Amino acid sequence: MRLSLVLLITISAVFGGSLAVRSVVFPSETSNSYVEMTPKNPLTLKAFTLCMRVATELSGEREIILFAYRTPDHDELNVWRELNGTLSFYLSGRGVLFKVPDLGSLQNHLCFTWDSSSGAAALFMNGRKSVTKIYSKAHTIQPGGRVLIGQDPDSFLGGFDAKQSFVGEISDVNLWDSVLSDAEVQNLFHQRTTQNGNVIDWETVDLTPTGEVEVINVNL
Ligand SMILES: [Ca+2]
Repeated sequence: MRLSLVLLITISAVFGGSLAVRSVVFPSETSNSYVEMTPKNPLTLKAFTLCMRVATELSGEREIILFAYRTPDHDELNVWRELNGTLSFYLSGRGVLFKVPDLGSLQNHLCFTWDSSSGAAALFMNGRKSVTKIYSKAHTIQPGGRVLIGQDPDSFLGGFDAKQSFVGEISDVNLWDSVLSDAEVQNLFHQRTTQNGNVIDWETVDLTPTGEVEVINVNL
């Protein structure tokens, strides 16, 4: 066997296992299935970048919750696909909306960014940046809540509505307490970096599934 082939086989054997990542599958619409994530740092945020990979066959006039961070009194950071396909996020109050191509059964890489000092809010879809909106200037996201994917809690971990639930596959959920550069977001989309969130790190975050949901391993 040629040396190069031996090397290739060795490299595959050594690194093959380390490229497995977790992915969360919600097979059907329910009002009781979710995954709770336990962030490594409190969500006291004056800026953020929140990224994820999403595939769903839900379409048409259907709200879809993509990420929910709620304290006892407020939805602090909730990300939605709205009834008309618009993507949005809400910081304890009205939301900011982005007209982008609809989600679908082929995976999309999404990153939402916001900075309280300017109020600049944007969405990246597969590395391409949306128009920048000005939203919730001087606001601070508050700590002490819980992070869910799969359901929108209308009360502190209750009040779920099947018609807002997530159905499909979601992975690579990372949250930073800063706005990443355009180039960093593009590197995340292309998987040219192993950079993970400093508030939620998808590689290490505790995932606690409840109900009809599977946490699977995917080889990249
Ligand atoms: Ca709701």
